Amino acid sequence: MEQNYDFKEIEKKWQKIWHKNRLFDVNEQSTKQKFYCLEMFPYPSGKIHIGHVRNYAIGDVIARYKRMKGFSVLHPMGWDAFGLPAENAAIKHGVHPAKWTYENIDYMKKQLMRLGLTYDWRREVTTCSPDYYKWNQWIFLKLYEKGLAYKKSSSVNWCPSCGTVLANEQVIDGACWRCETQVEQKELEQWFLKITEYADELLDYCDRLTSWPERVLTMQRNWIGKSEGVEVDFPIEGMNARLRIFTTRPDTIFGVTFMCIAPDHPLAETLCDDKEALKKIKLLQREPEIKEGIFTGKYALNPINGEKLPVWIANFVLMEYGTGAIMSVPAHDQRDFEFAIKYGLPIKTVIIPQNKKLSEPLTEAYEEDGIMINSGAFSGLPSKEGKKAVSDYIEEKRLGKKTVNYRLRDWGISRQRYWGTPIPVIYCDKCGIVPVPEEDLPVILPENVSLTGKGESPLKYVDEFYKVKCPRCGADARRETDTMDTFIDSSWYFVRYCSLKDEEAFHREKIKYWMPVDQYIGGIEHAVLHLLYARFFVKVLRDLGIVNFDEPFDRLLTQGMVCMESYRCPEHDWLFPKEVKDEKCIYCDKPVHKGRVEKMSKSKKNIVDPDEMIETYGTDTVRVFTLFAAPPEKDLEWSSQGVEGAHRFLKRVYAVVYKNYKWLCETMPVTKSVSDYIAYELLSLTHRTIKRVTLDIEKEYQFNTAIARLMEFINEVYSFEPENDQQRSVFKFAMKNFLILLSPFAPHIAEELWIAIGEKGFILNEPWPDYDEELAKEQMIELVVQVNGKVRSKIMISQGLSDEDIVKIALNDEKVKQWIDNKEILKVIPVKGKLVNIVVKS
Ligand code: ANZ
Ligand code: ZN
Repeated sequence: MEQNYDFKEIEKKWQKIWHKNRLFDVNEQSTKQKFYCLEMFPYPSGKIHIGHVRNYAIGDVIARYKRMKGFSVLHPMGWDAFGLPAENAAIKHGVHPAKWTYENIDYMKKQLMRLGLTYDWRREVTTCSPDYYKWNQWIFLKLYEKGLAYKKSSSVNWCPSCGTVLANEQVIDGACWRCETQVEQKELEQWFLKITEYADELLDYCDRLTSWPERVLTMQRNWIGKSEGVEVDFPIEGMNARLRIFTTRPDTIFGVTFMCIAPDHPLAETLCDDKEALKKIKLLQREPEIKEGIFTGKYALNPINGEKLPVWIANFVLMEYGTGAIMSVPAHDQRDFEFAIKYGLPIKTVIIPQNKKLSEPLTEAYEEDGIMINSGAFSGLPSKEGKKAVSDYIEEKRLGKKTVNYRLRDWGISRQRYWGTPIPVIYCDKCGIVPVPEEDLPVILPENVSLTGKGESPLKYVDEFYKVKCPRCGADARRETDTMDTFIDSSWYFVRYCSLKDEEAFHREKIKYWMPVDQYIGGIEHAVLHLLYARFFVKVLRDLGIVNFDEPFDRLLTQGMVCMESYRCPEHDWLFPKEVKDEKCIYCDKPVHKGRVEKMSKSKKNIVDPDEMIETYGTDTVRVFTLFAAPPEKDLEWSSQGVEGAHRFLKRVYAVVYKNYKWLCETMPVTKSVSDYIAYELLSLTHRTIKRVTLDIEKEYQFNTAIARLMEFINEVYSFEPENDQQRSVFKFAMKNFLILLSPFAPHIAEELWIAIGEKGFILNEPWPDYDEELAKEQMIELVVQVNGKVRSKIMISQGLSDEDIVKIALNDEKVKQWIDNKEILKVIPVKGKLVNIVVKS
């Protein structure tokens, strides 16, 4: 054994051995319970960043821990490999997206290998490979068959100078990213998936996801946005037309004073002669701060009381929601209120609070519940009951009907881009839309394209791709050139991992064994779209009979961000941390301005490079630091002192074993009847540590406190020198268990020292140790509390509590309270975990 902790040598060595022994390959084992641990797969952007490292380190600890707990653990990794950056790189640097992507994957895979992660690479998924995207196409065809994929016209960003469609990310401040021309909206026929068909189930099942963060569920629920109300028809005076509106507040129908329709409502053109004004208002559609309207000159009639209501066109009414028309109740809806004030329209109060007076004229809308007034036969009803009573009345008189609306829209999946899955559809002049026959899949994305970022899709110019024969009638036909949204790729990749690369994609038996994912880990930025689409796809696959479960992810952990201070020099702008010395810029020696701690970002240069960190400190240190610095779901502040601290800890672990390894590797652990006092203390410490680490991991994955326990343990044994056989054998037992506990966090050093203390086999194959409740009992000590220098209480507390906890206990003690009640506390001083001094004003 080397005297010094040569992490480079150790980490390289074990990665090689693990790999050679195929230690991380796993197959279905009917005798074991399964555990599927999954981290969101990365986009191969070129290099992994520290946020990835944190994500994968968290996943790896869970995977290793569960395996040692006796589960058969699936822990796969892959690449979300289609997408815009590859295309942009192609346009800028002339390198083909495929080349760019695969080179990035190669590089990043090497980086991942250096992290010592327990991935079964036989299952690697690369979404831009035809054997993967073939199944995107297959699922699309199934959706089409079931009427769940359809085409409709929808608007896209259009750069008139490049003659091309732009993705939202390519529109910068309303202009084209390449030529800075003002971007326009253009209507195109596009493909949609009917996710709305599953809106209700997606909403209801949120209640079953009891191990998801509440915040994510709230975001999902709001995104789906179910709202119950009624549709009511308002006849238009002097025309043979009706205005159908959607309202969630039928109880306010006597308070309607005008009507509003969306600028793109089908009646807008008919009702409004001023085409210029209409165009102007259309442009204001997505600016909720502004309220703009045009009076059409027409009136509608309130079907309940016959009142005459002016009809307006208003920018804040959206065509995509409800019916695209509303009844406006300015007294009880704030937007209507602002609109009414601006245009001098009447305001009529029909709901008043139960016990308060409403001071009129109103200064804002009264939107709460209350009692109905000025509402004919309904006056006097509480508004909640009124809602039901008015809707019943409306249905009874056939003026409208109760309906449910969702904010959720169907999923537009057409992208006018090259680097994506071709949509498997052919257009024939005779047969119309013809789906590609299943046996012709995959529709391969051609590689010989020229990418300029200008003009229509480059696929139009690839004859072998674009010009096809109609599969139905054999006539000349054209292939669809739109590709799929890349969110499709990530909506089912977790199912693909269940079988090996060369096995069938939907291996029902294997899917049945592994799915659903037991633990999913990723960033909060995916709280809505990715997770919702994946949930939708699983329900579709279930209804196709491919999977037999309802939800893809049983438990979800959204990890916090990695943050750091940023530095800015008055002359040299943002600086990397290494360009700052003693708070000064290394180029001009001027003092730097320290920015607040925020998410690492390239633009502010507050980033650390994982490669550099691993080079300097080793993977185990980087893993331990990222896991120790904060609980997984909280933001983590990167600090070089922290990394140093983690490194020092591992060096101490190494030193403890090195000092003793000669006898450690010969001593067999015995644990029965320990009579020696010191040996007993060490045995108890060991069981306590096992208990605490286990509970910390089990309880919400509190890895930070688990590692703190391991650090405490090492501090306790650091200068320990056994004096007799009992002490020696307990020490061996202690170190053996300590290394097992350490191994999920710092697997390389644990494996190295495992062998050094004479153990056999891989530490990953060891069972997680049990603890003895009796031996693991917390040791109690006496806490002395003084008030103004006099001992006022003695309390038994468990050893090892934090100062903060101790102070809390002291201040809450009944005896102490008698001496400090009603007095101003000037100071509270905890001393060595045994004494608390309280100073009060006397
Ligand atoms: C009358 C009314 C009175 C309304 C009142 C609210 C308060 P949620 O809950 O989000 O579904 N609305 C309906 N369709 C709209 C559209 N296309 N664009 C803009 N607003 C629209 O909101 C439903 C309410 O939003 C509806 O109820 C309607 O205004 C408005 F005291 O009708 B309400
Ligand atoms: Zn342009």
